[in-house]
Amino acid sequence: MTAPWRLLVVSTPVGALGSGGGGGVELTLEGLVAGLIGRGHRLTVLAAEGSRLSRACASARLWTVAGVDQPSWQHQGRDAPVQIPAAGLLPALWRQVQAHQGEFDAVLNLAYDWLPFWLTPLLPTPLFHLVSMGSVATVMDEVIEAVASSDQRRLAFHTRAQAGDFRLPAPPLVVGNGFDLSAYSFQARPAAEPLLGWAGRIAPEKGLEDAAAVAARLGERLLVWGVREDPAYAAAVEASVPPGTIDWRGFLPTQALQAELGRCRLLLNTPKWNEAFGNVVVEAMACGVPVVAYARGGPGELIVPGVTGLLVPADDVEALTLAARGSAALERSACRRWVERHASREAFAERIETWIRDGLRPA
Ligand code: HBI
Repeated sequence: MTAPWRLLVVSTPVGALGSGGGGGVELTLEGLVAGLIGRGHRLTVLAAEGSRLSRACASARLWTVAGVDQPSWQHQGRDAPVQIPAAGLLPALWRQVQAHQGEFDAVLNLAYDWLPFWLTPLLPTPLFHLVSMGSVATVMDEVIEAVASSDQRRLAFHTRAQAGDFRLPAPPLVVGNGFDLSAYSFQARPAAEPLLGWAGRIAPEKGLEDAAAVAARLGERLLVWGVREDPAYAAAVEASVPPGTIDWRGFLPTQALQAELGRCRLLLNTPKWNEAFGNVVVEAMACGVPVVAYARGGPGELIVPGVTGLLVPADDVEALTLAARGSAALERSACRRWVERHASREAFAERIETWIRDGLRPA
C-alpha cells in the first residue's frame, strides 16, 4: 500500500470547473481527484476563479486564482505561437504552484499548455502531466517531447492513438480515464421512439454535421448535448438537415445527461481530429447505449466492434449510416460491463497511483 501523498492537481486555464468550458478535462479531473481521495491521498485542486468541485471531491482543498483564460489550442493553427494574455490565468496558476510546491509530494498538471510542460525540470517537486489531447500545434509537440526526452515517466496519455501523435523515446504510459459509474443508470431498453444521440463540445473538430446527416438519412431524431462553443458552426449544422432532425438538449450536468442519453438506441461519435479519449463514448456505454463511431483516435480503443459498438472508416457518412441502421446485434448490457471493467474511477485511480509511484522513484 502506498503511503498517503499530498497531491496538487492543477486544472485547465480554459474555463472554470463546472462551466463545461474545460471540456473533457473537467470529467477527468473529477475522476482522478475523487479516485485518489478514495485511495487515501490528500488532494488540493488549483483552478480558475469560479470553479467548484463535485460532491465526490468535497474533501479536496480547492484553491482558485483569477485571470484571463488561455486561448484554446483547439482553434489555433499548427504553427501558432504560445500566447500569454495580459493578466493571464495560466501564469497566475503556475505562480501559485511555484509558491506552494514544497508542501506536496507531487504536482499533477491537467492543462494542455506550454508553461507547465516547460517548467517540469525546473520545479523541485516532481511534476507529472496527464496529456489531454493529441497533437494540435508544433510548439506543444516540442515541449511535450522535451519532457519525454528528459524523463518520460512524467507523462501519461489517455489512449495509444493519442500518444502515437508524439515522438517518444519509450512506449507510452496509457491510463485511459475513470468515471463515477454510480452516477450513470443502466437502461436495458431504449425509448420506444428510435433516438440517436450525440454529445460533445459543439465545435468543428467534433464533426456534428456527419451525425446530423445520418439522422436525416434514417429519418430519426438526433438528441445533441454539449456546450454550444461555436454558434455559427451549430447554426450551419442545423441548416444542413430538415427542421426537427436535431433536438438541442444543451450542456447538462451528468445526472440529467445520463437520464436522457440512456434513452437512445445508439450514440454516434464523429471526431474530425485525433480525439484523445472520448469521454462521451464511455458515458453512453455506462447507460447501456452502444456506440457507432469513426475509427479515429481514442474511441477506436474503447469500442469492441460488434459487441459494444461499431467502427467505420473515418468521415465515411454512408458507412456510418449503414452501421447505424443495422446495429440490432449490439448488446446494451455488454456496454455497461465493459465500462465497469475498464473505466471505473477506482480502476483509473489505481493506474494513476502506479504512474506517480513509478515516477517518484529515483531515475
Ligand atoms: N487549450 N490552451 C488550452 N489549454 C487546455 O488545457 C485546453 C485547451 N483546449 C481544450 C482543453 N484543454 C480540454 O477541452 C481538453 O479536454 C481537450
